Amino acid sequence: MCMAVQPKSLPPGYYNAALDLLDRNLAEGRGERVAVIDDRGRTTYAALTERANRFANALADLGVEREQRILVALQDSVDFPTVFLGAIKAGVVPVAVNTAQMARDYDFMLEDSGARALVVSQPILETIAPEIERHRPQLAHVIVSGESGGIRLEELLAKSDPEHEPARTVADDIAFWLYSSGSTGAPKGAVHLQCHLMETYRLYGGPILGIGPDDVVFSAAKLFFAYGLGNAMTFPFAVGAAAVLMAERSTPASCAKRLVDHRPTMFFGVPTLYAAMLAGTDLAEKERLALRRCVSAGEALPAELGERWQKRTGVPLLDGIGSTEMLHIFISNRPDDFRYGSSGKPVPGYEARLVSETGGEVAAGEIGDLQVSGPTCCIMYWRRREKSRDTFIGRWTKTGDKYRVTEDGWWIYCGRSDDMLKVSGQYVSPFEVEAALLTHNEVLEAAVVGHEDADRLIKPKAYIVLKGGGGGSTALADALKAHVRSRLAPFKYPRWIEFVPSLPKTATGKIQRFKLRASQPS
Ligand code: 3UK
Repeated sequence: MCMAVQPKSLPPGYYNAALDLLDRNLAEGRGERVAVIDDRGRTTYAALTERANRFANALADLGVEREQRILVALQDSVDFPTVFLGAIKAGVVPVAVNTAQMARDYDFMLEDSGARALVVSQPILETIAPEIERHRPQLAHVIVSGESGGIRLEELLAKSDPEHEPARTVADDIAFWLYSSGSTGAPKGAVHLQCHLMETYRLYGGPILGIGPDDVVFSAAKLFFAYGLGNAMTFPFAVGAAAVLMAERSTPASCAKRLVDHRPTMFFGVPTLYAAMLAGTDLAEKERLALRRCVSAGEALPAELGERWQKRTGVPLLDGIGSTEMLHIFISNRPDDFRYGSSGKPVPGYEARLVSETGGEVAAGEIGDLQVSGPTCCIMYWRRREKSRDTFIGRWTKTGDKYRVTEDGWWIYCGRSDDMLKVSGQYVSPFEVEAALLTHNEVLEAAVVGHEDADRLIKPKAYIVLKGGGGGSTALADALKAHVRSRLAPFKYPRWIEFVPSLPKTATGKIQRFKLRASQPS
């Protein structure tokens, strides 16, 4: 006998995002439609809602209470929305974190969030395991998605009740956090509210992308990124569409395979991936693809890359800029109105403005610091009052990006205002790479800046002063690259090493990275 789980709702005045993304699909007759296609198979909205309910009940059974945090270090599979939305249903706050991090990053996030539970994919547990004990007793439970480890997620779900009474949360209650990387290395917890997820659909996913119930989405950007969370959870679940989820790393081969195996209609990637797919041989001919929308975000899309993708696939590549703080894209190109080399125009519902160094508005056509305003902005950085006050100015949020606007209203990206780099769509702090280089016993000083590769995409380049003075060999350069790769997430290593006799510095001894950037041939 099949006992379908009952869709729940809350009395007027209350709001819980998980009801909007799960139960509403049941109430509106989409319970038997496929919500998720992952490496293990397909899950309908009815089955996913039941799993989320079971997880919500399991949290209560474990004594995890409303407003407490759980750290979610999950690879993409049906377990991600199960845990993320199950927690939100219970009013527990999921903190989704990058699964390609080093042990000390998880250590920081466990400490900073004060998580009561950790939900982790088995392959990630190995990295986190040495950090766990020092967070007890605050960290009370370790739940593992996989075959072994702490408490098994699947067992926990099996023994928990499938019906759940949602927490009586309101639209302005804290719902989830995402971490954003800072230039000094310490990540900042961006605190988001219950209403923010659906607002990104209402403003961007619906009107700009035009997602509908028959779409199949595939996001190379993982669910733990704000970009991936919108692409592969919020937008499809808002309309009862299907999301293809893949645990393995997004490579040209793994992504190209999903494009033919599951024939997604919408594909979301970062410029580095689009460039690699065009350069390689994995991407199928356009006749074998079902794509109708392709989106690029995370870093600027070089114009010729967008043009080449459209020529190859027949589908425009829509560049848009978003941030963890704003949750999703707020300046974007549109399917019927786009220009390569531009991020597009402000998404209706958001406002953007350019501010000069002195705080005033810039003259027409001039470059300024981008500020944005809109209903999806996080309310603060957790435990970072000074940084919050610097970034969130009334209803405006500083993005840290330089932009200019053309006479006919197109917004053109002009680089970051700080020293941070965006590499493959992810933040890289030059300080962090320099610190890793300095742990090598032949390195005296190091400075890291962004440098364009053959596709005009930014990758880290290191300038090195050796202890022995003088130049270094190619073998030493390779050894330094390997040294960084063994210490940091792999995308952060310097692709080029230049040995120099000294680094340009200010009177107070600060490295002048802008001088190194300017010294490069463009
Ligand atoms: C840069 C871009 C030029 C820019 C994100 C889509 O990337 C996302 O969030 P993050 O917090 O980084 C934000 C910063 O990344 N950036 C993002 N997109 C573009 N620069 N052109 C672009 N199209 O410096 C921005 O301040 O990691 C992207 C949706 C949600 C997101 N969180």
